[in-house]
Amino acid sequence: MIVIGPYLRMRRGEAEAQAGSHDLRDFAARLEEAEGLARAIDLEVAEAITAPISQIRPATYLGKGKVEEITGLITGHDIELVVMDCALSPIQQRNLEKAWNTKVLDRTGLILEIFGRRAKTKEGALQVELAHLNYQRSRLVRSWTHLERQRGGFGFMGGPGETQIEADRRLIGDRIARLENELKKVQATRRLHRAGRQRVPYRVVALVGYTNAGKSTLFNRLTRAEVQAADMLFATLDPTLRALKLPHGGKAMLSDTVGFISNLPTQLVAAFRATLEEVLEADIILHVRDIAHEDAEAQQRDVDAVLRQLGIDLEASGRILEIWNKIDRFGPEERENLLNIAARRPPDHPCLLVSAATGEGIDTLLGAIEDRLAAMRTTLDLSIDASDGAGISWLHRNAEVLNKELNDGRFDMTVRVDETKRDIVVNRFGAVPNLSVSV
Ligand SMILES: Nc1nc2c(ncn2[C@@H]2O[C@H](COP(=O)(O)OP(=O)(O)OP(=O)(O)O)[C@@H](O)[C@H]2O)c(=O)[nH]1
Ligand SMILES: [Mg+2]
Repeated sequence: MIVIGPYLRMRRGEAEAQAGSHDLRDFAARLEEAEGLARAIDLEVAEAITAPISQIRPATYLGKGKVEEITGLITGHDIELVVMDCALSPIQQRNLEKAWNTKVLDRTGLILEIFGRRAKTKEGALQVELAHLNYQRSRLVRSWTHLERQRGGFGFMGGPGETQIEADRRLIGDRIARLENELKKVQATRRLHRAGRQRVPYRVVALVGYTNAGKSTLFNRLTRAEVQAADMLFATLDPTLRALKLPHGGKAMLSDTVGFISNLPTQLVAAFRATLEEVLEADIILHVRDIAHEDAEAQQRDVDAVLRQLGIDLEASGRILEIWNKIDRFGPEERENLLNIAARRPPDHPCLLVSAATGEGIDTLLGAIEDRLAAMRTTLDLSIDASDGAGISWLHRNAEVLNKELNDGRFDMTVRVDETKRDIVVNRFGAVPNLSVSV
């Protein structure tokens, strides 16, 4: 197969207007990432070329000359698949397939393909299929409205009989409804498990980051687990959860998640919302960055964009901790430089330098997680009548009970609660801050 990077050349001025978008990346780096995506599903890349274009052609995306040039590349070689690293309209895809006599896949199609192969759990597989169908449906709908407009009709007025596209759309719609139902059942079961876990008020720390940033390597390093870590895009798809031991005996749950990528199809972000629940509810989000990657900045913007799409407030003080991973790749001078940059960060947006591979910086990271979790919770003393069953059970459900002693028909308790629940405990039980217990 061959990979083609049909990237838009930008004129002066446009580049600035587009600052922050994917398109500012180096063409070579973008092509390399696309190759990585193809290799992630064991496709053999015979050739990868960039095809800079100055405008997108509605019929074939590429200009006529480029299409012919690539025909030349294909004939004589045994090429069955061409990956176009862009978003193709169904018409462009069909025209290119005809011109080249091969199958043509665009970036979204390729990513969906990878996710389809990686999904191991039932939930993962259902989500990917759902995303796939939504992708197909959106394309059908688009071309369908286009046809309707040409005929001058309106979909909702009935129109001239049922077209093939309408029939297809209904079939897809039925399948989507069935999948959504099945998915709901699977998710309900998982929520039950979660609720069970939440009775023990563990704090959750979630790893997020660009694909291949080193999340799974860090996960293994922190929990001594052995989840797959590989130099491969989207090695992790299904979320994994393990206990994380903190330096002073405390515990939290650490969750490893699917990596993000630039131009992640929106259908997939939506589909994985449920899988990313752990992230949404995490007390701390560790944003793992491959700081040695040439596109580290662009990757950060992409990850932030996905987090925002998931509804996470990036400004929320202290919730997100940036992890600058792979510092082992730097020489002493560059490290010094990085350390200086890190030292100048505002306290509510800190970053920590680590190497998940060598273990450097891991103790500091664990300490930082522990401090942060402690700061987010507060320890209170209170006294409650031993006959107040409802009050006692509320406390057990909503707080960590650190100590409980029966004195003269009353329980003296030391509890730890989230800052958000502090006022309730103070008002309802007359609790006062405990000054002796730390962490
Ligand atoms: N040099 C170096 N390589 C690292 C480090 N951390 C991870 N890697 C390598 O980076 C590659 C990707 O690591 P993973 O842990 O699989 O990355 P990930 O973020 O889980 O990737 P996905 O699951 O695909 O999103 C592997 O080849 C790791 O060995 C590090 O600190 N230093
Ligand atoms: Mg991983």
